[in-house]
Amino acid sequence: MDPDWLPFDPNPSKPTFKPPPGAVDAHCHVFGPADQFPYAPERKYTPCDAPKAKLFELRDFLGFERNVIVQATCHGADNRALVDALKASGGRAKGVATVKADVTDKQLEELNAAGVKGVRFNFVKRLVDFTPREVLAAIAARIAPLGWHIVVYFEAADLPELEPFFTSLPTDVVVDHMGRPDVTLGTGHPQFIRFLDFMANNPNVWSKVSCPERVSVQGPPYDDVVPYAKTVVERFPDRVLWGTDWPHPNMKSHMPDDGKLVDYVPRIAATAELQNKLLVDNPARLYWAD
Ligand code: 0GY
Repeated sequence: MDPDWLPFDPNPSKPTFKPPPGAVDAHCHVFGPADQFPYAPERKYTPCDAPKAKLFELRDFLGFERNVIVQATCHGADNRALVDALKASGGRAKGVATVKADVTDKQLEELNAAGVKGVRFNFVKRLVDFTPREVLAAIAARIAPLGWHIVVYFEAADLPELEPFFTSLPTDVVVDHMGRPDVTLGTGHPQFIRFLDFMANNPNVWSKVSCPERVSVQGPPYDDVVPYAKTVVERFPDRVLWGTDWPHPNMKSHMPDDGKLVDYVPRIAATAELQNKLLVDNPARLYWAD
């Protein structure tokens, strides 16, 4: 594990907010364990092990029923830890994989059978090396017939350059963490308005309203992020997802208490109807339609 890396909180608090029946933690990871599922040689960080058993324990403790496990860059395009977790979940987890251009049809079929529903394209420069757009477009064309979607991770300043590529994609597109807005600018700033317009103009674009702990400048209880997430939830109630982001890779300022993160949900989705859409109906539509 990198020396400046914080391990996940081993004793999160019990949330006061009780997620509705069927609630999905739609953004979380499994890491390793390294002796069974080694980290990718090209990784930019070495995490702490965060095995599936711990994730499932957290799911139950926080009051969620299901998970969407997202492949993180420390495992590269080696999806074995993800697939192992999906298979062990008894149908209670679906996955988002990372694949390279040389992925075979048979491998895609196997991922599909294990419960993978999408691929992730990561554009955050500190996390990945550059992949040409043609390569990503070719992958998109291969996964579209499976009914999968594409999860994209980028930083707000890069949206103008990336938007033409995103709008060319043939599937639903799910943006991680609201495209990481700069919350010092204000919700009326052109940067955030551009993100809202991107969603408004493209009905196939969804957003995760997760990761206040990453986006916040102030820190817990993340008051500075609430207006951003609340705006996205209220404007696009049928195209938002929420997740813990456990085990919180690359968090160096503080490690969030996962129970407190769950208590953040009613602050951005104030009514039972919005909470149901965010935690139950939307992820069910995207990940459990079959
Ligand atoms: C997240 C955020 C981060 C890391 C990754 O794949 C990854 O390594 O997604 C980050 O460092 O911001 O969603 O987990």
